[in-house]
Amino acid sequence: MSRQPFFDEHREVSRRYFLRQSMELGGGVGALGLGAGGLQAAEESEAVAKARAALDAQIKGLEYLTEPDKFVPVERGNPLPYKLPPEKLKSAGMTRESWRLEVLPDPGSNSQVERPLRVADGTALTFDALMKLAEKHSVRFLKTMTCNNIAAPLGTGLWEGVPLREVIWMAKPTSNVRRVWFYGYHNEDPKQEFRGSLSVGRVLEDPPDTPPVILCYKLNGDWISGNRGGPVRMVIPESYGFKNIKWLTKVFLTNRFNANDTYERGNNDIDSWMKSIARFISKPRRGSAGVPIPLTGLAQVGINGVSKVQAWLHPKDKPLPNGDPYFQKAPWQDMKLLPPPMDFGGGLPKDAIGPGVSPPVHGFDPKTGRPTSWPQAYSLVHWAGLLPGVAAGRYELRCRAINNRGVAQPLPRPFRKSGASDIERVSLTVRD
Ligand SMILES: Nc1nc2c(c(=O)[nH]1)N[C@H]1C(S)=C(S)[C@@H](COP(=O)(O)O)O[C@H]1N2
Ligand SMILES: [Mo]
Repeated sequence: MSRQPFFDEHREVSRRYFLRQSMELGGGVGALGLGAGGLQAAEESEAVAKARAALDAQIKGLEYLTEPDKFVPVERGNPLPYKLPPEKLKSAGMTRESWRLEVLPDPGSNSQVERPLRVADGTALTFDALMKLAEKHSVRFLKTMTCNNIAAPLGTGLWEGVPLREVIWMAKPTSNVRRVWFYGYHNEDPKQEFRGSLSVGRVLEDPPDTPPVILCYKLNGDWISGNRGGPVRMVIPESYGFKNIKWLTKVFLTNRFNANDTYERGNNDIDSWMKSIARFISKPRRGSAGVPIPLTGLAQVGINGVSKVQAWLHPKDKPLPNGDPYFQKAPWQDMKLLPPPMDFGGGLPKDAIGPGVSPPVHGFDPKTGRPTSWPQAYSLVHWAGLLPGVAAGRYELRCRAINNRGVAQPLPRPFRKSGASDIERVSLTVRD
């Protein structure tokens, strides 16, 4: 296990972190021996100082959480449920006052459910009833929303909700339930329906160190908006986006063994857990010979964590290594993983995470209000570093994540339809 310890000394994250890193990298840059044709000592230190200042500025600009309306949306519907006119929004149950959740036995199987929650007989779950459950059972956790078919994560949130199992137990299932199928509102049009599913086992019990599957009603401290799937959305910590059904209205308890996810039609691996991948935030296109190259990025932390992020600069005119499709033997250089921020950003009120807050945040110490380990699975970690300067020329720059088992991206699951994990590549021109 090589989870990063939590660095409590990083109170002023970017400043303190940067100073420490500059000191470490100072030796590395000096040891490069730029030699004849390289920069003179005075110029060199000026150029290096500039590169460090640029990196410092980039690190200061990093924001951990995404503003709710700045997530990249992946949505279907004509019209989109949250764009319905006010009256229709109400009758569709797409406001907190009118929202109803049904929990029903699948009529196509023999599931035994003693007290189904139905709209027709007035027993469906209301938002008020959900808030009653919230008083006792609510949880919060960090999660990065990520689509298995899109290269970079869509956004990272602090999601709040009631474990789905609390509502399932209200319906009193007794036997013959193997799977939970769930549905979002899509204009009463079967062709537009968007569905997800999980084994009942996953819903009733959480894997080690993993938060529950929730009926989510808040994002970054505020009611979840229509464009993020409100009034209530499913949030599944370890899953790709397509199971995180927005505009949730119906839960089916079924004895059918099969999945029923809309995404199965698109050739997707619908059982995939989140993968660990690194992406650039700053994408340097130009550099100066001999001057270090500042880099920042993020890593999506999958089921096996992230122990390291690395970068690799390769001259364009040099052939890529033979028989090494994932560049396992390339001369990768370690970047630094940044510690948890003091201010998470994303519109989260300042006191939303801290000592004694309620509901508790998964993976945070309730006494200190700080993460107990870092990075945390299913969320993200920022990284940064200075690559030593190189000679003029055209280069390809790559980054990759290494998980807690020492396996480097795109492995151990390189197939695209279980989640994008290709190594990102950026072109860079270095001039004299
Ligand atoms: N009802 C409904 N839920 C949905 C979708 C949808 O089209 N309709 N798209 C899914 C997919 S494929 C992804 S990747 C995520 C995207 O979440 P976001 O729009 O909040 O970024 O929502 C999921 N939930
Ligand atoms: Mo998606």
